[in-house]
Order: sequence, then structure tokens, then C-alpha cells
Amino acid sequence: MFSLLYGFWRYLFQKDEYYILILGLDNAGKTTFLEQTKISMNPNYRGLNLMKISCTVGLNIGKIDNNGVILNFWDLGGQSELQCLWDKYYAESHAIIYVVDSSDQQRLDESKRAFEKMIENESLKGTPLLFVANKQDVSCMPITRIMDEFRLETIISAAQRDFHFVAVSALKGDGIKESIDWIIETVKKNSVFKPPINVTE
Ligand SMILES: Nc1nc2c(ncn2[C@@H]2O[C@H](COP(=O)(O)OP(=O)(O)O)[C@@H](O)[C@H]2O)c(=O)[nH]1
Ligand SMILES: [Mg+2]
Repeated sequence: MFSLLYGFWRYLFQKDEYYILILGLDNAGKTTFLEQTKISMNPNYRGLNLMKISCTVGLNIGKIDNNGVILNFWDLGGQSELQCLWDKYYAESHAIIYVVDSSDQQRLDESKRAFEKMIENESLKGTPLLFVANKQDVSCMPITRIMDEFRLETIISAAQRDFHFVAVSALKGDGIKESIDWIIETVKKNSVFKPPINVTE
């Protein structure tokens, strides 16, 4: 009887919590992506003025609750001197969102190097990856060019992980819902290999 009641109580109050890392160079649009996510998932969230987001030094966090699934986002600073902190978070993360500025041809190579270093890290083996080609609202590189430059098909097929590519305008909110729907579906699917943290609220 106790276990039946306990099971019912857990069903009502227990939530599954996942940790999601948002990575990419500084100025790629990571903090704007996170703010836009919070705005679109929390009807009561007032949010920052998207035009006034300043450079992230250290860590910016965000939390959304979607039907009992809690996503905790860690938006890490992307400056080269802060990239060495990224791997401290790899072991805890259930998915990675890598954001690239599709309009910044000059820094594409720099972004590619940061991406390759990240994706080759053993602690991220099998971790789902959402690749966000951001700033689609301005003149930008073709999606095929970005996929080729980052060698996405080769890297992904070799690594056996869930992968999704999404074209986004974090500023306008385009592609945000598709991104978050994919993250929720994928972390749930992968929960057998990487279980969520169970919390009661
Ligand atoms: N046009 C355009 N600008 C964007 C977009 N996302 C971010 N930005 C701008 O890019 C700059 C850097 O954004 P931020 O979110 O701080 O980047 P972060 O350093 O990766 O966190 C800011 O001026 C943003 O307004 C987008 O989708 N389109
Ligand atoms: Mg930032």
C-alpha cells in the first residue's frame, strides 16, 4: 500500500531535471537564444531587452519547466580565454547546443576550431547535439557551406549521437520552438543512457 501511494505521490510531484550547455564563440547569439527561449516558454517572464544584452562574463543560467520536464541551461562565455572552462561542465550535461553566427564569415574558422575541440572531448561521447545556425534574419552564409565547413555529416555519423541542425534567428524568435521541442524529445529519449536528476517540487 505504501509503495502504491509513494508511486502516486512521485507521479504527481516528481520532475525530471536535465542540464543543457549552450556553447559557441562570443557574439554568436547564445544569451539572446537563451532569453528568447525563456520568453517563449514562460508566459509570465518579462525578460531582458534583447537589444541590450551585453557580453557574458562567466556563466548565465536559465530554467524552463515544460510539463514536468525541467531544463536548466548553462550559457557559458565564448571568449577564447573562457573556452577552457567549457569542459568542466561536460560530464553533467544531457545535451549541447552549439551556436554559430552565420553572418560572420571572418570568424567561421575560429568557431570551427572551438567546435572540433569540444566535440572530440571524451566526456561528450554520445551527448546529443543541436547545431544552431543563428542570425538568419541578416545576410548570411548558405546552410550547406556551414555544414561543409564544420564537417558536420562526417563528425556526426562517426560519433553516434542524436543530432539536429536548425536555422535560427534568436533575435526574432524564429527556430526557437523547433530547437526546444527537439531538446526535450531527445533528452527524454536518451534518459536510459543519461538519466535525469529527479527533483520534487
Ligand atoms: N541580427 C541578429 N543579431 C543577433 C541575433 N542573435 C543575437 N544577435 C546580436 O548579436 C550580438 C551578440 O549577442 P549575444 O546574445 O550577446 O551573444 P553571445 O556572446 O553568444 O551570448 C548582440 O548584439 C545581439 O543583439 C540574431 O538572430 N540576429
Ligand atoms: Mg552571452
